[in-house]
Amino acid sequence: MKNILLSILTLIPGAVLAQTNAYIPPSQVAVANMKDLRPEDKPYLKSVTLTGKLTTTGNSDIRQIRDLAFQVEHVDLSAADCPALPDNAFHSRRNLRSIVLPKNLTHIGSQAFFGCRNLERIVIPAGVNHIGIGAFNGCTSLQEVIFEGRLPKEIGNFAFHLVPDPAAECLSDNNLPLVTESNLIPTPAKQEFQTGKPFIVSQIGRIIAEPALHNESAHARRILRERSGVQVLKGRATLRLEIDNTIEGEEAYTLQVDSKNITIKGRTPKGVFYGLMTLEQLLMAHHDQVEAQFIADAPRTQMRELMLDPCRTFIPFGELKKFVTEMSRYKLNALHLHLVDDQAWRIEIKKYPLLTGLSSRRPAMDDMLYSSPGFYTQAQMKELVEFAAKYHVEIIPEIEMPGHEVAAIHAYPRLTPGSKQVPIRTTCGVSNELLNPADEFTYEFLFNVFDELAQVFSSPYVHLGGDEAGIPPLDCWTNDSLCIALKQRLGIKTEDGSENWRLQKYMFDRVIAHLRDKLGKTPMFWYETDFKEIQPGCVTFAWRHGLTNAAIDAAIRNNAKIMLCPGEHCYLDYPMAKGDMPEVNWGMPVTTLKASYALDPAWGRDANFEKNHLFGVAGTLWSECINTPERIYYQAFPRALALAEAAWSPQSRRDYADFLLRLTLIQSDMMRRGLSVSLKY
Ligand code: TNX
Repeated sequence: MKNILLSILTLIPGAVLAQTNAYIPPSQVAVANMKDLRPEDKPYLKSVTLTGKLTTTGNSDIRQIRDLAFQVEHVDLSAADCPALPDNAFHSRRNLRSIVLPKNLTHIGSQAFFGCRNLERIVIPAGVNHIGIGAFNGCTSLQEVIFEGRLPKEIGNFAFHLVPDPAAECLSDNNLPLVTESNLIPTPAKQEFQTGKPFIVSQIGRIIAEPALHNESAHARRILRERSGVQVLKGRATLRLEIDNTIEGEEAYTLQVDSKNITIKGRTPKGVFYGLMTLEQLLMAHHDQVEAQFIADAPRTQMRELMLDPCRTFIPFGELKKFVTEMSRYKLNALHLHLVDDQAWRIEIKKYPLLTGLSSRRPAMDDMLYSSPGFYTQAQMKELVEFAAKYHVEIIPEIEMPGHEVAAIHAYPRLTPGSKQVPIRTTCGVSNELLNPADEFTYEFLFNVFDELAQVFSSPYVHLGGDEAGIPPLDCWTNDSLCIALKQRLGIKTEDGSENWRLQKYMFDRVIAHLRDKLGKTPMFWYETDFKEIQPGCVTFAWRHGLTNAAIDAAIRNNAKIMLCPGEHCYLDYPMAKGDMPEVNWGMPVTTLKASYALDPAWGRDANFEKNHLFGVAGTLWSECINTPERIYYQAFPRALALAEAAWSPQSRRDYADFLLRLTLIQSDMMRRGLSVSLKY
């Protein structure tokens, strides 16, 4: 009887509604402005008609359609008053299928429809006189572009570059003019142009490489095909790839070009690979010839990393691979994955299935009230590690402790003092729920997690987080009875209120011992001033604005290494200019391209510091506000290029004005390959 009743109810939707009294958000609306809608309805909209005078800066109507009405497929602005669509207006709205532009429109900003891959048709109103750079770049489904009036006076480069193409322009007869002598980023330690005829690429007949360079030889063939259109090797010239033990430095290489040979030598396959990345950039300038020259190059710092945050916004697996290939072009050698945070746990742990079972779906992020589900399996991460190795990029996993762990605590409440039940965090900021250092369950959990990850990630480094553990820091340990008892047992008693920091040291020491002694890993963590004793040999990350000197002093004092990622230079999640994306954020400062470039990895310290303590440079891409993979590139580039040069090139070879000249070609190349870069510099 119950079954029959149920099936009748499901046949009459109204009846079900009446039964459950559920509110169904509208999928179609017509209003004057976005502010006329309920915030919780915005994520469900499929079709939006706006008829008012539209706002275009800050938390504007346009930004709200883009970032809040995430699923929107149809936008009708025909009755709206909006003379200018701002830059990035509908950036990477993958779901957008149709849009009717405002009648009074005159200006379409740069990258306004970047990557709207489902947009099929666009009618450009008669009054439009400007279409910005890359406005419709990557709109791969765009079949029809109708101009109601005359062609606009200004149409920016790549405005209608629909399909990504690595080589199109390189292979056309009009090579881009070189605006500077060299177009290499990062600029090499030494580059000498020589007299004599250039090497003609189409005449290449052989690639000679020893078996140890099998992978590099495959990259060489790809580069020749993509950059110079060489399909068959049939000429007399030679590309030689050689291992040469006389070259100093694991990542160093030389590149010699004359009319008959290009010879790339490295002490290791990695060095040879970097020589090839340099060759690829040389071929961007002239696809068919390389000027006679000699390059001898080696990095200034050992670790040149970017950090991605798939927690706040999940990053589909395939995107990680793509990002690795992009990093490797600029000789960046480590991708740091921030795998857990308050908002989600994103890595499969076989022993603790509830981590991904309950905590891998971030329900909302600040005003963006839609979920971001997803996690990586261990099999995927192994695949990534192997893939990245072919590009000489190392994958460094990060598991935070004791803070930024709400997602884990949500799944396993015993991890926090009092076994408190906590929901997944849905806003940015700092949480007060921490792991419990006084319960053995916490150590069992962490050791099991790290043991599993050691089977997946071959990198000798593991990042332990350690940042922002509550406001005030570590306070959830103050009144917990287990924590109080442990402090007593350990004899921790201070006058200066540092008891909890000492407890943190106890916790870190135990985890570090496990990582080092059992797993052979070197721990890394984010520097916090009050955490005074860094374990010798560890790597601490200087990230907080204005605290780099303190972090460096602490690293020197404790005989540790230091990674530089100070917010002033390296936080690529911050806007690159005022008003640039992300227009709405938690109050981020601006990090200009010039500021990123100005990073001195030695931070004004002496040669001893550089030799013995400086580990490298990292750029971070926290994803509270980065809601599509395309926007990762927009935030990262071109600032990551500035950091790549800061980390690689000798200080004496660096010059911002020259960097900007070299950037023009590389940036065009990125746009041609369908990537988004910020142009606000
Ligand atoms: C601070 S940087 C954090 C992150 C945020 C970031 C936003 C660091 C070690 N912690 O949790 O995502 O600011 O810029």
